[in-house]
Amino acid sequence: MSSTMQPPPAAPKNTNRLGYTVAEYKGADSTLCAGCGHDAVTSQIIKAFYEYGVEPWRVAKLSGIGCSSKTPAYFLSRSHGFNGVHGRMPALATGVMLANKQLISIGVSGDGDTASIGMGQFVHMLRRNVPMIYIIENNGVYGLTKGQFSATADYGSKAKGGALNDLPAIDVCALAIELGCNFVCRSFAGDPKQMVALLKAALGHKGTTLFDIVSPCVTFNNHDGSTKSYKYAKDHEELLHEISYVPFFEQINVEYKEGEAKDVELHDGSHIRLRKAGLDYDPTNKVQALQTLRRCHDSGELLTGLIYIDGSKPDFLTLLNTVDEPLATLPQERTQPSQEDLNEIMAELM
Ligand SMILES: Cc1ncc(C[n+]2csc(CCOP(=O)(O)OP(=O)(O)O)c2C)c(N)n1
Ligand code: SF4
Ligand SMILES: [Mg+2]
Repeated sequence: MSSTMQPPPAAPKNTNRLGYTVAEYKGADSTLCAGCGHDAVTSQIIKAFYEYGVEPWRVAKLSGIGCSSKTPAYFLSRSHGFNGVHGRMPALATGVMLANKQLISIGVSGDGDTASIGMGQFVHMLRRNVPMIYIIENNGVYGLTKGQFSATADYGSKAKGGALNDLPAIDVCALAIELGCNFVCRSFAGDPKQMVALLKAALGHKGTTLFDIVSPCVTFNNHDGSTKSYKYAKDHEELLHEISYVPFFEQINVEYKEGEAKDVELHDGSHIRLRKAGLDYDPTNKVQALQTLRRCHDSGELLTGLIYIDGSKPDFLTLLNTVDEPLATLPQERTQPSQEDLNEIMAELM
């Protein structure tokens, strides 16, 4: 008999590397308006988690309130889920990850949920670098409450009834970079390929991923004069690069000429490959990222792609040096100080 090692059996056809079918990554049927950008995002989340090979039971899905915050019901029905109060998802995510760092958190929020009522929580989650994928389905309006302008609506954009927005927009990507978020990207609900590549890269990242996705509200904000409509986003997209993703379980062959593409290694050993698409852009350069965002904003362009990455910044759990095991599984001896330790503390306080 030969002593040569046999390769592991191949996963059955139409399954991912864990042997799961795509059906195991789906959720309930959507109740959103037909054509809503949020449903396009849902489809790409399902595809990315399936293709990457994430165990559904390791995922925590989190959200606040809004049409966008309903999204987690429509994917990964075998995962943990918590639909919280309006704008309070960052606190939930922080608690979830502190309690069990073995989970993968994905939060879906809206521009209202994040940049209005949730702003206070959002900025502190970014500062802390809580490990999670934070998606903003950004349509420039409060869709659920019938289309009022949100804080990300561009100055001068027009509401369905004709009113002009006379307040400046908050750019959530620029804000995230400023506050130390170390993976910041933007895409558009009409660009599935880019969305999937960025989502898979986010799965390999350790820290907060801020993923701003322009996701048109077809009922209240998809007309001429809106800067968050399908047509506007298609006509004004400024693509930073063609992005492709090589997972950690595939062999890496870097085949590009110097100056044509950039390869970025992620924490899990996977790679993202950025091929130049017009702009000479380095996503590890913070100043260039902020300048490019500003320039595109001022010229009415929608900048998409991997805008900023910094692999050196520690995430919140690493900073706190938390234990690897979920807190709920720790025996009492490891969570309660001994009588001697308590006596010592009491003596110090006397
Ligand atoms: C504490 C609280 N304040 C206000 C509301 C009303 N409200 C529900 S959803 C929403 C805004 C939703 O907008 P966004 O987050 O952009 O989600 P979208 O519906 O556009 O996807 C508001 C103001 C609420 N539910 N709770
Ligand atoms: S109201 Fe707008 S955001 Fe809400 S489901 Fe309908 S299209 Fe989507
Ligand atoms: Mg909205």
